[in-house]
Amino acid sequence: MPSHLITLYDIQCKLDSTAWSPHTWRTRFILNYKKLPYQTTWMPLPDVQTVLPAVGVLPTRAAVPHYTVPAIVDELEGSPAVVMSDSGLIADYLERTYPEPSIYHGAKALQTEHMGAVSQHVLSRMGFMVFPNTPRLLEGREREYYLNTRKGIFGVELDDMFPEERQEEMWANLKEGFAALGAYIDGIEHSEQWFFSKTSEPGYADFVLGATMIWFKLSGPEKGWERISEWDGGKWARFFRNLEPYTASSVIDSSS
Ligand SMILES: N[C@@H](CCC(=O)N[C@@H](CS)C(=O)NCC(=O)O)C(=O)O
Repeated sequence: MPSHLITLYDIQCKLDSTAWSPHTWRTRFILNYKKLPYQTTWMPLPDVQTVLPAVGVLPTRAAVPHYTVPAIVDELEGSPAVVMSDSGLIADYLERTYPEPSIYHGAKALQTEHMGAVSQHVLSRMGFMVFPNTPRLLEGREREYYLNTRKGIFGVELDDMFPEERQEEMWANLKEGFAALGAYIDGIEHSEQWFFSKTSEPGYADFVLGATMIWFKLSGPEKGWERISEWDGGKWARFFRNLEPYTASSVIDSSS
């Protein structure tokens, strides 16, 4: 493997060096799993739109916000640095460049299908429960920016996403989603430790589910994760604990 250092761009919050972005966690899991040396450049959320273009990162969207995390710069000895955004493209790049241990286990299409199930049953039901609760992680201009930009992104006021009178119905909908994901998992071949891999090593979809869980735990409704932990005989909490070896924030010290 060539000598190299990866910089991961991530968004900061009130909690020191605590990564909370679900998309960045997908990349962070891969870096930790493949034991690739990296440092994190933490940015205030409003600065993503100026810091990323300045390092040559391409926009991921046509609509605002144009630039999103994760982004990486991989400085390889003797070659031009690789600058990249979008968690899916980054996953493919890391797998191609540093194939072992693998996140796809020779079947990327299967991992993509599993990610689709995670997204359909769980992630898509969580968004409106999480977004109105996220401001508690932010302060000052980061909080202001967040509050002022979400309606433009999601088309709904934060206050209307998870109103008191709909909360129990939305919790029930999420519980059903987890049960549906559980049924999907029961229908595929997988190892005891992982939902989306037949081996003792996790698959990319395991990381996508884990990233979704961390995001919900940190920025979703308070004590929400405790609730999910009790569902389905505690299987989601057990799975989450299995991910612990890959949750170190950074292999080398974080910069700021
Ligand atoms: N398709 C992108 C989506 C990434 C994304 O939406 N990132 C969010 C954080 S989770 C972001 O950077 N948002 C910028 C903002 O809200 O201003 C990916 O998979 O990397």
